Amino acid sequence: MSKKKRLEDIDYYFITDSRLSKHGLLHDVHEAVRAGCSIIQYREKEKETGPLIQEAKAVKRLCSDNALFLVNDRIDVALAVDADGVHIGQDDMPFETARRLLGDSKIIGLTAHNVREAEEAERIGADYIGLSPIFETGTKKNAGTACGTSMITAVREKIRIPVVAIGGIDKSNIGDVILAGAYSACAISAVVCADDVYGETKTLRELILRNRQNRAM
Ligand code: 3NM
Repeated sequence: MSKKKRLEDIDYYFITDSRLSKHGLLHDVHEAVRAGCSIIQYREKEKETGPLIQEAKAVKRLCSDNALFLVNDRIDVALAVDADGVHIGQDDMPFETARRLLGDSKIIGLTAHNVREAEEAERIGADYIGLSPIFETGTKKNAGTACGTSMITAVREKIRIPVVAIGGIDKSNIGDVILAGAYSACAISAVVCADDVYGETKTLRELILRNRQNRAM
C-alpha cells in the first residue's frame, strides 16, 4: 500500500517529546506502536544533527512496517533516514522546496492555524494539515491563541485532506475534537507524561474510533 493510502488508516497521531517524556522517547514510541498507533512523528528540537539521525534511525526501526514514520521540520534528517515523510510548520522550509527535495511519494503535513492557511495547504499539495492549537497548551512555547473546536468545523467544511488536531488535547476532550470534524488528533503531554503510555494510547485510539462512528450516525 502507498504511504499516502496508509494515511487514510490512521487514528491517534503520536508525536515524541524527549523533554516531557517520563520513560524515554524510544520507550514511548515502542509502547505507542504496540498499542496499535499507526503514525509516529519524531519531533526533537534539542539534539545535534548526528545524534538526531541516530535516534531517527532507531525510531524508524520501531515503526517498522506497522507505523508511518514522519520527521518534524528536518527535511535533511528525513532524507538521511528515508522517512515516510515530514511535518512542517508555517515558518519552516517552504512547502514547495520540501516537496522538491522529498518527491511526490513522501507524505508532507503542514501546520495551519485558520481556514486561509488550511485552504492554502491543500492548494499547494499538503497531504494533511495539523490544525493548532485547538486548546491552550504549555507544551509548545508561543503556540498562539487557542482556536477552539469551532475552527475544526470551519476548516473541515473547506478542505478535503485530513485534519489532524493538536494542542491541549487529552482524553477528556478528544471526543469533541473528533465530533467537530478532525480526522485524527495528537495529545503529546497527555501520553508521554503518563505512567502507562501503552494504555493511554489505546484509550485515545478507541475514543477517536468511537467518536468517528458517532459523527457518522
Ligand atoms: N505544535 P500538547 S502545539 C507540537 O500549535 C505542537 O503548532 C503546536 O502539545 C502548534 O498535546 C504543540 O501537550 C504541542 O498540548 C501540543
